[in-house]
Amino acid sequence: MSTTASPSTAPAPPAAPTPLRRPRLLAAACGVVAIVAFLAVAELGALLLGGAGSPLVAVGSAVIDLAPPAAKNVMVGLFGTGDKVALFVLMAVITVAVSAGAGVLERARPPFGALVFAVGGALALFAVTTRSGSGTWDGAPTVLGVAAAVVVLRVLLQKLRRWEAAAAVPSASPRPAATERRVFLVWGVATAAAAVVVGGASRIGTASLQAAAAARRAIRLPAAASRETAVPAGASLDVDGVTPYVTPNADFYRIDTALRVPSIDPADWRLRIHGAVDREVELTWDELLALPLEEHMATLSCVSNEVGGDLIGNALWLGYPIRSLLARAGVHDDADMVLSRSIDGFSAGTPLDVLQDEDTAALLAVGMNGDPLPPEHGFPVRMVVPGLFGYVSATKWVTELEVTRFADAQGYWTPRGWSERGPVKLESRIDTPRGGASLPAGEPVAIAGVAWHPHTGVKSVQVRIDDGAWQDAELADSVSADTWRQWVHRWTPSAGSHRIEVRATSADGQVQTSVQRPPAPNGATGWHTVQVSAG
Ligand SMILES: Nc1nc2c(c(=O)[nH]1)N[C@H]1C(S)=C(S)[C@@H](COP(=O)(O)O)O[C@H]1N2
Ligand SMILES: [Mo]
Repeated sequence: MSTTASPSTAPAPPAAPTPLRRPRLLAAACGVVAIVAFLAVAELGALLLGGAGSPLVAVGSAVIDLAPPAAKNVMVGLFGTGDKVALFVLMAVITVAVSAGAGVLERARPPFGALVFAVGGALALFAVTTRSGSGTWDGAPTVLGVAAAVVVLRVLLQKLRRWEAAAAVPSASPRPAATERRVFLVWGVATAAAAVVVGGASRIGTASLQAAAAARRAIRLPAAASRETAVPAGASLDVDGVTPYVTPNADFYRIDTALRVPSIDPADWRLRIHGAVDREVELTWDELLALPLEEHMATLSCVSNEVGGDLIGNALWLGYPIRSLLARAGVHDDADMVLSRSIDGFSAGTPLDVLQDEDTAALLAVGMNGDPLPPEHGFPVRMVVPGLFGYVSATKWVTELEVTRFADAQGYWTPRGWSERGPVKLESRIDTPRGGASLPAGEPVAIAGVAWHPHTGVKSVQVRIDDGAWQDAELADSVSADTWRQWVHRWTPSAGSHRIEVRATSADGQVQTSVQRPPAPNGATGWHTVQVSAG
């Protein structure tokens, strides 16, 4: 490199070449910013995936698993119980050094620096996707992170090169070196700052998510002080393809507006009951668990469920009657609604008389089928009200009950085109055979499904084939009117195409309507119909 001294007599020469003194150091810094961007994007992705897929965690674990025993012994010998911290620091130092090197390499021989990140990313991806229990999307944060790192590296180095060029041959550059320098520094510092903030916040978020998950695992729910009779053996028909009477938690439908499942440490959970009450009540998790809890089975369904749809499930809920809490608060006479609010901003307006009814097991629930509520089903506490659609009653992650009036307040979905009140409608569904099934002609087949009218109960179910006569199906038992009932009708198809329809009659004599209505504004109606062929 050659430097041309500028004549000292000239007044402030504008374009004197003053080559960068430490271009390689700056390129190394670009590499470091790129790795920070990688971590930030990957950690944000992991947070959005609910705490899964963090390359930081996966690579750390992989290194611990792969390290030969001798290395482990050296680490433990050197650092004692601080061996994990020491390992982490060592990994961080190596990662930063390699990234800095990649920056220098990318400046000298593009795209080899970027390639270093790609290779490192591939190794991290391998660590992430081969972890036990890794899911389909767990690799996504790493892939996005590598993309971010490569973009950041290339963009910053492009700015650095412009600065270098402007400094070396000022006459060939459209902008003065000082401007290029500022552009480079602003980009570098801004990117680094954004990455540190996003990455740090994401890591903290993931850590709190995992703390809540750990708290959930540690919970031992108390036994119910009162429980209804055990599930009768006759509640489950022995028919292939029929929906199980009790829906396993893992198969239970999930509907909510939450982009990310809220994570609440039960130790931090509070329920506040306020509004039109004599005295505000505040309840902690420990206080709730110390109350005599009830166990009650109830079928929960979504107003958005289409005829024949699967946004419905039946579970055993453990919780405390909301009516008892309302009594404790002393509800004012002019109130007619309870607006329950969730930590995520969702709210539901539930008729006060339903919540106060002695015969309705409206619960502040903590347990689902014997386990603490799964996070996506409202951990630590949710509401369940037999007979009402979820959107007006089943607030998950509930933190607040405001006693108010329908005239004064609205639940989340009401201004969005759904009815103020949402009792569940009488419905029935054919689970088997599936629409479009081809059956062997002349061989008996079980037509079976479920029927529900929670809190009213189902009295009978009928099946009709090809506009024939309605025939009574065999009904399974149920724990109570609050749950669905399985049904089965045995039939031997003749060759050809057939239409199967189902309708239920509720315990109060109402026959399920054939009128087809869409889910909005207060629940779909119509008979579920499937078309099959036999040959
Ligand atoms: N916090 C919160 N609670 C909520 C919702 C929601 O969006 N946010 N959706 C409701 C609706 S529309 C239904 S149908 C039920 C579904 O409960 P599940 O996901 O446990 O099946 O939750 C209700 N509780
Ligand atoms: Mo819903």
